[in-house]
Amino acid sequence: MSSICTTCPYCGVGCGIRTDGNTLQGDEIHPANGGRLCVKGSSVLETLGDQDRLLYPEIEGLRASWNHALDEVANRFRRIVDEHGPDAVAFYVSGQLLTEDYYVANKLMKGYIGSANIDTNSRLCMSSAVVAHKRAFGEDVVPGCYEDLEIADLVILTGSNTAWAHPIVYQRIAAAKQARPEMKVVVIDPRRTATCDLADLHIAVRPGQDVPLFNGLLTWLDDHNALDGEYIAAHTNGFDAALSTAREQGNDWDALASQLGVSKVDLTTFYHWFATCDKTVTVFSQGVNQARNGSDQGNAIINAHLATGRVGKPGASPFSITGQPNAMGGREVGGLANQLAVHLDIDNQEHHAAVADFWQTENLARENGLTAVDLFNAVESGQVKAVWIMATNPVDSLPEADRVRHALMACDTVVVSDCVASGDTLACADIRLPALGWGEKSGMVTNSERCVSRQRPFVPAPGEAKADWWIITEVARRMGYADAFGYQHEHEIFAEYSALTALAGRFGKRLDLTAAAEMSADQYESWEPQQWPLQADPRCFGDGQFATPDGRARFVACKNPVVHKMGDAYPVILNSGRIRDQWHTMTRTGRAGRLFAHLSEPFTALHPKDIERYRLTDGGFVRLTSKVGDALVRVKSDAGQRPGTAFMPMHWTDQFSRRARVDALVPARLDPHSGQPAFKHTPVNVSDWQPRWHGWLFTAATPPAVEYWARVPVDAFLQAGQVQRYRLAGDADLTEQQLHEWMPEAAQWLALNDPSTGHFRRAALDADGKLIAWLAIGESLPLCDVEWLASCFADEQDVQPLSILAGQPADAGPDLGPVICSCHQVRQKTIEAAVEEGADTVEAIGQCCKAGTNCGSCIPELKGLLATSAV
Ligand SMILES: Nc1nc2c(c(=O)[nH]1)N[C@H]1C(S)=C(S)[C@@H](COP(=O)(O)OP(=O)(O)OC[C@H]3O[C@@H](n4cnc5c(=O)[nH]c(N)nc54)[C@H](O)[C@@H]3O)O[C@H]1N2
Ligand SMILES: Nc1nc2c(c(=O)[nH]1)N[C@H]1C(S)=C(S)[C@@H](COP(=O)(O)OP(=O)(O)OC[C@H]3O[C@@H](n4cnc5c(=O)[nH]c(N)nc54)[C@H](O)[C@@H]3O)O[C@H]1N2
Ligand code: SF4
Ligand SMILES: [Mo]
Repeated sequence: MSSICTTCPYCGVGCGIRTDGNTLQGDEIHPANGGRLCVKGSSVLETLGDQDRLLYPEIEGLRASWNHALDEVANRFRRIVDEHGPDAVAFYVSGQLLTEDYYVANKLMKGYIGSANIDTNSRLCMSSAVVAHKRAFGEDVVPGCYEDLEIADLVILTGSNTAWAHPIVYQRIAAAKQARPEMKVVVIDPRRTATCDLADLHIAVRPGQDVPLFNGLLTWLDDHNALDGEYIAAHTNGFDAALSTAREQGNDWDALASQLGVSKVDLTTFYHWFATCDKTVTVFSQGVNQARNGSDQGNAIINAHLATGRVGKPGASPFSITGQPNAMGGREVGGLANQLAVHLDIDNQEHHAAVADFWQTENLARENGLTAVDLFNAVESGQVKAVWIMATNPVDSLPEADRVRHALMACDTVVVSDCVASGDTLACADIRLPALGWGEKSGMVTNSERCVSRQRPFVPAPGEAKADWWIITEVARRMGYADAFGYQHEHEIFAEYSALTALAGRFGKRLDLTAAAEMSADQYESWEPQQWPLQADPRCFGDGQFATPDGRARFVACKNPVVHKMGDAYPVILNSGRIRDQWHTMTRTGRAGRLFAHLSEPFTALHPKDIERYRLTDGGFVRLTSKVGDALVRVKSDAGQRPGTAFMPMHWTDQFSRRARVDALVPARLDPHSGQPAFKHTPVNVSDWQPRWHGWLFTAATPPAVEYWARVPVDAFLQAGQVQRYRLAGDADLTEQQLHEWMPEAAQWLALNDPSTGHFRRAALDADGKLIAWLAIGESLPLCDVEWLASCFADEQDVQPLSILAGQPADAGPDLGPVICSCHQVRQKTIEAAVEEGADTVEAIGQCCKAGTNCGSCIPELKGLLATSAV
């Protein structure tokens, strides 16, 4: 196959990929990455394949034809709308849909069914930034572009673990700083993250204190004559009110520093740098958005930029970076329940009339719909009787996730469109629809800097999977809207959407894709990445003209948050977010064993002092409880945590561990303006759990019902399915009979029992002597070489009974520690040896052992190892 250009399915950096289906490289001419890829992007081919894919439509668990399944969805939605009105149905969609999918989903719900009950997982992600943009600029527009990060003199990264969540953006900043060491980087984050590695200054602010921090900045700028008075007078409104609100906390920098939990020197250094660097970019992400006052936190940042005239200028902008590959595209087409389409508003009569006219519909929704958390509350109360979930996993990613699960279980009709066959949300579905996944589907995505790129197919559809836009339009036709949904090809949808953006222009908005409205199918095929507004400056608002009625930007007066006193019952603040090598609920990254090498089990990171204080053990287990739920994961000591806080990844689901869904713990506390949940600040209690036994189990079968298990896929396939490596732990006594039941049927057995030490080992072999399952249980974790064992499943090698029972090769080499560089599979001890032999820079380590020389994602860890060995 000749190679094609497409866009990475993961984060909102939106890197270009070139692939022939067997190999893959970064696309050198894509403006986002210029040829670079991070570890997730470069391993994406390993996550493809038919294994565990949803291949056919299913109704109530039984295979159905497409015709039957589509009729069933359309009939159920039609009936409920007819009996209970349009607001009794809802769609819950995702920033992982393509623009074409998103556009037709929104057009169907808002335009024809006549309800605005369509919301998206972007509610959990970007909705506070959307509010901040709309309040300040009059439109949800990110003013800057990636190049700004390279030409800035000061880059502030707040609430963003860029090194792990937006690795190529991070690498671009790192390269710019290397070329211009005088460039400064400030990281604002309560914990010391891999991103801090690049920082000249880390402000380890107390959680939730970003408004006082940025209000303090506004006051400082005023006190130090660092405001751009001309810009404020000519291009903005509301400055005086914002400043006087900011001044309410006074200008005693000692007092503010202690309130924020940082040193006064660090605080004033940050303020001084901001005051003196005209070229400043402030990147903000979930640490800002996912808070009870996320919208105000965004506006407090934007206020500081407006006050210094630093918006949309080269190297000077606030910069909210998006998470998902098409989070931005979804915001454009109107995927949020309180947006119409193309940045227009539902409750604005003129906008409403214009869109109704364009779509030729009399049914266009007149009121904002339910936002994500409220939408699932309405499912729970029975007000919403049918919900169609596409490309998102709310049973894992919404707050109070157990309640969401129960609500879906009790709901009349739950339709789920997904690519995979098993998932926590899919388990609640009445109707499951198989969707094309990345590499199969075709359409457009928009990245963080408004760059619109193609995702192109290069592998055939598995089973009967279909494009999301096709599924939606087929249902629309069956609901009686054939005329409005007659598309034959995704390109027609994109052209219609592009034409619709003319209305945005008519109402003074910047969103503009009209140049693509007449595009032919061939031009669509050969589309090259372009930023909107198409054929215009890549930056917006640099001329001081904004999308508000009077053309002026607006300051927002941001009140400091009420500080809640921590109760004794839940004394620790639980933060949550991403780790380097996993993507969300792991439906894709969870298929590649290599991506577990970095962190293989669900964990909670705590400061060593808290580990001592709560009598936990590093590497042991911790039970977390909150007002709404509980979890059981491993303890990870991390001196970079603020004492009194903990961090838990959001990735583990019931598919990957027994009880490690962080959102089972998170209560639904929302920002009042955006409805975005405060995922980062959950009060919890932590307590030690000491299992009576520990174990390893390799099997392709489902895990046993024990107190703790966590799985990692072994990169080997058996006929029955992929072998999984389980780490087990439990409280209850085990009988031989139980152990037997955990193992599959086998032709031959190897066994070792030592009841005196509580140590049991079992290996199951097929008739040819090939290993099919392996188990070891002990009072402490049985010693074995799990990587070597994994290789025994893959290789055609003869199995040596003694080695197999021992779980390690007869000529076992030394333990080389955890994998640090996932690309080249280089382990910690190998790197430490290189350092001991004199490698004193990241480059030198790379020359010695290749670590860090491919995607560069592990460079922060390499620097960490260099730093510890220097000590
Ligand atoms: N590897 C990987 N990359 C991803 C994703 C993934 O799943 N895996 N998902 C993508 C998506 S959808 C998104 S939205 C982005 C998210 O990208 P990020 O927002 O960078 O990621 P998070 O880990 O959610 O949180 C960022 C940081 O906010 C900090 N934080 C917590 N509370 C506060 C606070 O009160 N103030 C401040 N200033 N900071 C705070 C956290 O400690 C954390 O380090 O990542 C995208 N990229
Ligand atoms: N505690 C806590 N919770 C969080 C966050 C946090 O930081 N902390 N972050 C929040 C954020 S920012 C986000 S974005 C969400 C993400 O959370 P989710 O959106 O729930 O997570 P994903 O795993 O990305 O779910 C995507 C689903 O769509 C499927 N899929 C992939 N591609 C396609 C496709 O093309 N079509 C269809 N039909 N299906 C597809 C996948 O198999 C998967 O089941 O989580 C939010 N929840
Ligand atoms: S930075 Fe994001 S878009 Fe780029 S390769 Fe990595 S995951 Fe993909
Ligand atoms: Mo996100």
